[in-house]
Amino acid sequence: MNPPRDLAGVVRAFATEGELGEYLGAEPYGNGHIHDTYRVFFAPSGAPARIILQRINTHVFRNPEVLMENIARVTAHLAAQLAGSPDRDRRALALIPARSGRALHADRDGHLWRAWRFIDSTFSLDQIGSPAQAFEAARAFGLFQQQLATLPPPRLHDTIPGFHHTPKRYAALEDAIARDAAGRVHDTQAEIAFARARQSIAGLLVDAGLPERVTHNDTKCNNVLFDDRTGQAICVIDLDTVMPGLAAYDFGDMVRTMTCPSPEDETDLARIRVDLALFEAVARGYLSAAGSFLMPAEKDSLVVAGKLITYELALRFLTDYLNGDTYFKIHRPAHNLDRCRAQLALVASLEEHEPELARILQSLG
Ligand code: ADP
Ligand code: GN1
Ligand code: MG
Repeated sequence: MNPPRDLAGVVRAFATEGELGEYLGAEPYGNGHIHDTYRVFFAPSGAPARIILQRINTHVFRNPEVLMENIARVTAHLAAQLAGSPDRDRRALALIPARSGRALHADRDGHLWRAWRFIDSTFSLDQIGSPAQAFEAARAFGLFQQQLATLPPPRLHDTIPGFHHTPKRYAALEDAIARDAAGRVHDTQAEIAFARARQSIAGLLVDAGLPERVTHNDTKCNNVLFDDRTGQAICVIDLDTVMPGLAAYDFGDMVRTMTCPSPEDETDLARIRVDLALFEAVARGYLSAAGSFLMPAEKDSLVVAGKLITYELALRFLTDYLNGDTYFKIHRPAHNLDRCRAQLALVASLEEHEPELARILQSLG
């Protein structure tokens, strides 16, 4: 998407000059693949304001009203769970409504914006650095599931239908291969063959009869904020895909993004492997919070979750590459292919180490 033409106007839609001071400017923020996120700065101090703006990617989220309805319910429930606890304003996201009273503001180009309370003095990680960080991030996501286990009905909307339906993701890849919109099939034969050889695993979670819960569904490590001072993971962010799902989806994406010491788009595939100490830390952290409510069948499903969600992301990155990069933001020409290759290498490593992963999970009960 092009840079916004009138960010100052967007800022004023959410807060007055009296509240924030004179608008000085904004800078893109974070490394998300979906939305355009900005930090905004105000006079007189020039210090960053306690507000973060996001232009919503409506190509990905086709029904923004329904999306915001989910988020309003989820954030209100999290706030209620935290009532009375110290530092609660930094432990859950909160929307800042537009001055119109609505959650979303349409700018003069028709793009939709929302504002969040900025969670200050935190950092996010595109790659986990230590077992202690892996434990922290996984504990935060486990706690998030626990907090939302008491969300009253009705069922949340599916903001992206079939989001973790791996067989449908596989079918989308076959479609992309058949269309070959960007003329890239010829050069991706090895990746296509790897994906096809594992088609039989695609149904492992969706067909297992596991209970539906409220899950985050995008538990990659940069969707949790760590406190600058204590290093604790204090706040789960990126709530757009919070919807009904399986506990294993969340655990699986943690394994994908927190147990490999290299980034998601690592091009030196020799560096891609599951690190057993990181895996154990993720499992311990997640189960320290979620262990209290998971059923035995859900705990059993955690063994294959990492391999399956990593495979699913490989399918999605490859599909996007074949479609000509229409979904994920990219920062270099073959970025989606690099991401796909890294995921496939991690799938291979997870397959190789599956008995050890099972033993670790079993030892944790
Ligand atoms: P995307 O869907 O594009 O990944 P996110 O909601 O994850 O968008 O936001 C992108 C990045 O912006 C995050 O990884 C985080 O670094 C930062 N961020 C988002 N919301 C906040 C917030 N309320 N406070 C502080 N940082 C935030
Ligand atoms: C996207 O929004 P972000 O960057 O946190 C994507 C996830 C993928 C991830 C891969 C809505 O997450 O599903 O796992 O990229 N989000 C959406 O890095 O598709
Ligand atoms: Mg994100």
